[in-house]
Amino acid sequence: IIGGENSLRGGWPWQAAIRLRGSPGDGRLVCGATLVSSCWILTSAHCFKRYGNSTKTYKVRVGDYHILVPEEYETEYAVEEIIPHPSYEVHSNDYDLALVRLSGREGRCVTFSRHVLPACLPGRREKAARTSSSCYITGWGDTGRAYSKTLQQAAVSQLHKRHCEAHYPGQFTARMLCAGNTPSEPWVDSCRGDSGGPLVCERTGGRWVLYGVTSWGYSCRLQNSPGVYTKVSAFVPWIRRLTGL
Ligand code: 4AZ
Repeated sequence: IIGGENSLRGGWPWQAAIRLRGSPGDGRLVCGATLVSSCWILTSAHCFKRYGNSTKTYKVRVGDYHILVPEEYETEYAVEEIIPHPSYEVHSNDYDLALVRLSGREGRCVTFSRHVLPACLPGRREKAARTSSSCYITGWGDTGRAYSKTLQQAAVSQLHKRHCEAHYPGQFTARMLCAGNTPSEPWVDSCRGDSGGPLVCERTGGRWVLYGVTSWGYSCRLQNSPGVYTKVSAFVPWIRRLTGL
């Protein structure tokens, strides 16, 4: 996250991290992800481009804040299943979404706690309010100098799709959301390592809804170069069909 700040411990209890498992590179951060139920996380399909779709390659950590400090709520899970969206296009990043099932028994994997809780899925046509100031992106990705050791957060605004259509001609599709990098906060953006992580907005009653999954952008440091997020509301039927949520 560029232009963010340290989050509170447990402040984003649905934040998960996909890490490499076994040598070489054991524990290395691959991507962010979001817990949507006890056994399922959502992430970007492009997260599996580099190391492949084998479940053995990865482990998933939840409840984490400082990646090097063992903490009370952090737990790791093996991966049982990786389901990239069947329409995912490597070259265009269209349909950049994947479901990952964690290991567990009888539909119980992650144990929820004060620091580990799922985010809500949006309604099928529910839109993140464009003016809502309570939308955040989070992750351990590049801060502009290095990857972060502590979970970073940054407030972002959803931008009109015209903004991304103008910036990324022919590349911004109906499966994407445009966010961040507002003129008033030109340096706020997601970056390498944040991919797959959440863009959440607070709704009435303290409900935090997952609207976006960090997907792509030209650069994380160019002023007015918006970030592109996978539009979760477009995939709710697919998610519900596969997870039974
Ligand atoms: C990346 O390389 C990446 N600002 C992720 C998000 C954005 C740019 C790059 C969006 O994973």
